[in-house]
Amino acid sequence: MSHSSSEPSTRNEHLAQWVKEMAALCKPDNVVWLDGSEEERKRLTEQAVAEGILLELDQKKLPGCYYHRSNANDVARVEHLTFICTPTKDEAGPTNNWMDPKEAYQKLGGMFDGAMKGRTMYVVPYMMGPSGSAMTKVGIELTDSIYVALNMRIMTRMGQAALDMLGTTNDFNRGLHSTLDVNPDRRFICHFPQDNTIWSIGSGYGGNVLLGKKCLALRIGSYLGRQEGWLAEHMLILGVESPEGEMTYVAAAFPSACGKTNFAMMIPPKRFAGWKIWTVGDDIAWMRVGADGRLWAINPENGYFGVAPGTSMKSNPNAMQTILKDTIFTNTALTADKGDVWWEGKDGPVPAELIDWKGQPWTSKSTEKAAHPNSRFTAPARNNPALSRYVDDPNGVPISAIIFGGRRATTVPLVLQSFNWGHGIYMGATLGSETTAAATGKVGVVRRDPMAMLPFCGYNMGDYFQHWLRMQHKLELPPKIFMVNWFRQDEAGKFVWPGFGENMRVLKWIVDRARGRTGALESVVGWVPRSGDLDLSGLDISTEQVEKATGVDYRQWKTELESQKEFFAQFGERLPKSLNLWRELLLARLNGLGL
Ligand code: OXD
Ligand code: MN
Repeated sequence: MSHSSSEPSTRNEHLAQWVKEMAALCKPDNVVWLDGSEEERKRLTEQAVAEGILLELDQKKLPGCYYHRSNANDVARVEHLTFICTPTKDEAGPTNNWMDPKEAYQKLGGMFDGAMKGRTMYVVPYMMGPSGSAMTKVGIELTDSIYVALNMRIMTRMGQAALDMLGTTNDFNRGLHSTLDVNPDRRFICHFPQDNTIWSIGSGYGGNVLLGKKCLALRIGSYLGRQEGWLAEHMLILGVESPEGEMTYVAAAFPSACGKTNFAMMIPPKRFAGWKIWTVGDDIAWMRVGADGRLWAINPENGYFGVAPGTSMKSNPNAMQTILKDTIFTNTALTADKGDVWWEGKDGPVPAELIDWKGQPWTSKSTEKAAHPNSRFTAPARNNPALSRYVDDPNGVPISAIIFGGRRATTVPLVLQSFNWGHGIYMGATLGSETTAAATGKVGVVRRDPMAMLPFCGYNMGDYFQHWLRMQHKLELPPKIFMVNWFRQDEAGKFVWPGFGENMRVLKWIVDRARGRTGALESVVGWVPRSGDLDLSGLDISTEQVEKATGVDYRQWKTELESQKEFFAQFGERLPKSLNLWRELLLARLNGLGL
């Protein structure tokens, strides 16, 4: 099999045996174990450049930055090709695609057989979570993609430290990945929660192949979380520091491409001089109940896989700073001199000429987008000027508020606080959002995306809701739960709320509510700020616009609550009764108004 093979840097028999078996199946020419060193990064990068997988950008302007173009048929997560392979279909639930594990191993095993002939198999050991944390999990990804290896190096704590943490135990996630021939007909992302195993084939796109992220940290993670009594969530984590130095941590779930990265790195507007937002994470939170009865969160990741289009000095100055070095750009446009990248919404004038994400010449008169709408940057967290000093803390940070947010043109007001924990879970469970380019499929239709976890829950979502409800019994000091919507529109289709840094005004109210020091008005569907509660000073926005953004339209809510019935029905007996009772109660209260 092997022309050359670096020595396994492990004495772990379970790991050595598994790598041997997978290599026998995939038949690579070489097996290379990665140690995470700087020398290794240089070597792999040089090789990737020599092979045309990465293009070196202008190293004076963007040191350590490279550009990658994926296959045009492979630019987003493929939810229809993503499977949860539990022994029964019921365990995967109605919102997941299911495949029988035996069938999946056989089907994908056939494709993996010889898939790495003529290629190198990289053994990528990584940790999800800070070193030394009881919450941290070890994964090993075997991949034939040097691009994946280099991205995993940014996104996770990768290398020898992971092997050291693993020691001689058998407690690691087994991830196998091959790009095969990047053919959508032979593309599958299969999860085997009972085996702590992921097999991904036929794709080279981030969310499908950086197995630590969506596959381990969310799908397998949520399954492990239920078994072990913690939560794996599609949430950013941020710290709000007041001018007096008071720190409040917030976790927020938004569906893909709804601005989680922007929110996590927000710079407060002038009116909030002295306030500071610190980023703990921008996409994933693992949360457990601490000995003090509070909910504590870690970010299992070590980098950002952010959406490039729309990222600018206006929307996210900290991200613009973060991606100035050591970053891999994927499917953005390239400047004509091939030294820099560009995307729709970037600062400055639109260049007259570019090379588009497919490698074709592009001019400012072109009607096509220059960058793919789901083009990305992969950047190390350490580059973020607003990085929290607690990202590596094994205990994580204590969460005071949880936010659920969607992209909704109507109905959902700027901010709404739940009456209690159960109502908050109901709010999360019925979260709706208009679809974006982060997944293949139609963009702009409202779909229910409970807790923003619809594509990421690794087991029956009815059981997932129950798990959330049960957490209350262990939480002496549960976080307060909120719902937000930055995306409400007026009749002309214009956003009524300015968003971005101005979201600080909403966040401030949330922090004050979580700390029990400001009032609110009880609406039928939740607590809302009283007129004057939101600090709007210095904001150029009409009273009418504010009302449009914050108003609760009971007629729209009636339609909303009615439409949730069908969504709930699919879970049958697995749906916790209290959730549908919340729906019925709110609907009855609305009907009582005689609408
Ligand atoms: C992501 C996503 O890439 O949610 O974070 O799609
Ligand atoms: Mn995400």
